[in-house]
Amino acid sequence: MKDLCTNPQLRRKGQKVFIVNQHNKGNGIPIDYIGYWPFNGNANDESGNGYDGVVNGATLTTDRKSNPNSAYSFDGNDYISVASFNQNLNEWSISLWFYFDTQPATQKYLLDNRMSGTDRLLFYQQTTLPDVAYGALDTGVQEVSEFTVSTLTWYHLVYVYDSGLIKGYIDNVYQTPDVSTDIGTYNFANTDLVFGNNTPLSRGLEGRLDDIRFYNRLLTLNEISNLYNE
Ligand SMILES: [Ca+2]
Ligand SMILES: [Ca+2]
Repeated sequence: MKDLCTNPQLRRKGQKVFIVNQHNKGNGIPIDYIGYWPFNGNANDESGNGYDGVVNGATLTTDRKSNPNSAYSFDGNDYISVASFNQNLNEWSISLWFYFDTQPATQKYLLDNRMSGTDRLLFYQQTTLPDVAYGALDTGVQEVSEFTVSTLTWYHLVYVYDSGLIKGYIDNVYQTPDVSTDIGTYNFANTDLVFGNNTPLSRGLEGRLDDIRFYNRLLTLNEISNLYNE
């Protein structure tokens, strides 16, 4: 991975200033993507880093703009896995679109990296209230936003991780957390990344996912807005 700190245009360290769109691989893909799964006809990683997803039961469906075969649908026992996802990062961001078919009786997972290793990070659909939440179970942190999520509706979700703290945005609105606890250093080390399920617990999403993007840096508010309005 290219060291972004060596590029003063891309990052002025300590000031959180990023100029991304001037730097790409020549195909419009920013070089600071760790992984990019647009789910347009397949679960391949378009970042160039080779983290192709393996589809286990999920089926292609229409996306938020009614394009056919451009998102994945999960019916409760499906998942898409990315093997050997090894990243050691002090800051990262994830952007994705989700859609819930139902309000479930048990937590249903959007993203989980629990399959191997001890670090765990999970984003999931809440059961007791229509909401999404994240947890970093090694440190016992669970955090819930204040955003009411309806079923059968697409939402844009961004999580930004900055040196131990996670900030969440749904549809370009910052989610004031119920709990704001430093979860410490979080690494995706020797782990599989799983979309749409927590496979050990069989907590498979009943809904849809699309356009999952994983960055090795913080997204700016302007970038979050652009992703939401894209
Ligand atoms: Ca898509
Ligand atoms: Ca299935």
